[in-house]
Amino acid sequence: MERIRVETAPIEGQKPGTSGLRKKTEVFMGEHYLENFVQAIWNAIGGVAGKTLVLGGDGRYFNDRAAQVILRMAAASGAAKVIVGRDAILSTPAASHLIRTRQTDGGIILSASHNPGGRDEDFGVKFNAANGGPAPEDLTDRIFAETERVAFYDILSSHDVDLSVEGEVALGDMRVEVVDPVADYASLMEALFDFDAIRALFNSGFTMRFDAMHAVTGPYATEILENRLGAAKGTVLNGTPSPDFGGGHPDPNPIWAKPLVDLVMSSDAPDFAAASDGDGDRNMILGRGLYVTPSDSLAVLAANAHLTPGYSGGLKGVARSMPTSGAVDRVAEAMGLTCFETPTGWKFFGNLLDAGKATLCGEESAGTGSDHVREKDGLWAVLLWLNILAVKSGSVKELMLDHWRRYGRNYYSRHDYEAVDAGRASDMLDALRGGLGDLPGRAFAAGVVSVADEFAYDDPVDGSRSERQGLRIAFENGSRIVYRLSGTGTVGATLRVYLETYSPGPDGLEEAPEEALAAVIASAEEIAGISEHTGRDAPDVTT
Ligand code: G16
Repeated sequence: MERIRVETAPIEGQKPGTSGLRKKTEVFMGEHYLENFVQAIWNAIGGVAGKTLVLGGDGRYFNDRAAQVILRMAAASGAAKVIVGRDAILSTPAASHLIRTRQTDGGIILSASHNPGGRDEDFGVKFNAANGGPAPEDLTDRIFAETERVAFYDILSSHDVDLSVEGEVALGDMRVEVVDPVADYASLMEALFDFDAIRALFNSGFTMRFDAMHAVTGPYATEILENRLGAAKGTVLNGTPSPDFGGGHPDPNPIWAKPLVDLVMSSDAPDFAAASDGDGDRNMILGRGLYVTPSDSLAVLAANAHLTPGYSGGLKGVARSMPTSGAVDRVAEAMGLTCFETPTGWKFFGNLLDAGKATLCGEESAGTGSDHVREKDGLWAVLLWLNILAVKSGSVKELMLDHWRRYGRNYYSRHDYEAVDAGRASDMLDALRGGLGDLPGRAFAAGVVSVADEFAYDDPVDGSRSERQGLRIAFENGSRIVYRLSGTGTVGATLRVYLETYSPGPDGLEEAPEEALAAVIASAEEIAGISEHTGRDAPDVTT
């Protein structure tokens, strides 16, 4: 086996976004593209010599090839060991758990998350640090800087490692340990939740459907829900992962998981339903006749987590991304907990979790998680819901109504304008930014503006500051509009408009969200001139 040094040159545009580097698969398959980025990671973390890493991905097209390249590059640069999921498969939360439990120096996760997969679709690579969490901003900045000066990469010339068999093999001087991708993660879930109570719930006739969307959670959900918890066979739908996710878009929301939503709205509805995304870190929660928004889900979990074994000691604090609704804030206030508001991106929760300031975190983009790993975790959220339902023994709808009666309801929706011309999108935000100072005191259909600003975050743990994290307009009546550009798209710009209004109850708790939000939606257009700037008169995706 020969170690080869390959001369290369920087490739433009390798700047990690909200969650790693995401590009079209063909771009990643281009000459030196993957290798440059991986070498930049090695350079940014001070090399991999003597280090142990975790490696796995969501099984999308090119996952297997990319894993072999990364193994050969790690071996060529002197890594001591790489722990790989069988067939190079690991869900994002399972990878985070392995990094932590095996005390490795970090890991590489191959995924473009909820983005579609396939040769013509998306691929992604992200580095997670030794705490199991996504690389923080200072590290992603260093990785980007290295991509701009990379001149060579080292790689071993060798045969592929057989990743289909568990066990340990050598690759040059490096050890490769192939592990069952599900086992450690499933044990962690058993340690956190009352499996006996959930099993009893299923035994009592409680029905569920879990849509794995042909993505990585299929094997995890089948093992945990059907094999260990005794849910009926067939509870897990679309449970066999495929490289193009069955040609679908593995994003668990009412648009892309529509068949599941249709099912819960039909007369055949199960008691409970859920879905997860490409790499298993997102979740969607549904009850009979009801879609639970991710923001509401976070609030319900915060209010009830203490009913489950893993959280029986109570929560240290909660955190949400800025665009996430204020529903969890109300729970935190009632429970005397601090609620942190961070920029979009799971990486911002890491410091709070490491410092013991927060136990539960969540985002409007279908992400919820806790300090059990350093990623959001789709199946964990589903199990926490199941454990709460097992203890409280009522329907999802009853639980939500009780919650809203107590805390009021934050109606919430997100409108996405996808693949907008990047220049036009940033012109729109520039114009809005320039006019923020004139907005307070002005009246719109949504109400009178109380605050209009651009969100910046000062990390309370390491003191770092992150600026330009979204434009927000708050109204005196508690309504709010947030505008920001996505950091995970791969074509043009995706404009996200987050819309929220608050109903204190007891009346007005069961309106259709788009009706409750009609005035806020109209004001979002009036204030920013979305259609004039983008040339679009309606969002592409409404969740
Ligand atoms: C990633 C991040 C999340 C973020 C989401 C959307 O999720 O980990 O923190 O909320 O993207 O980000 P944006 O609005 O910038 O597109 P995932 O599931 O794609 O890894």
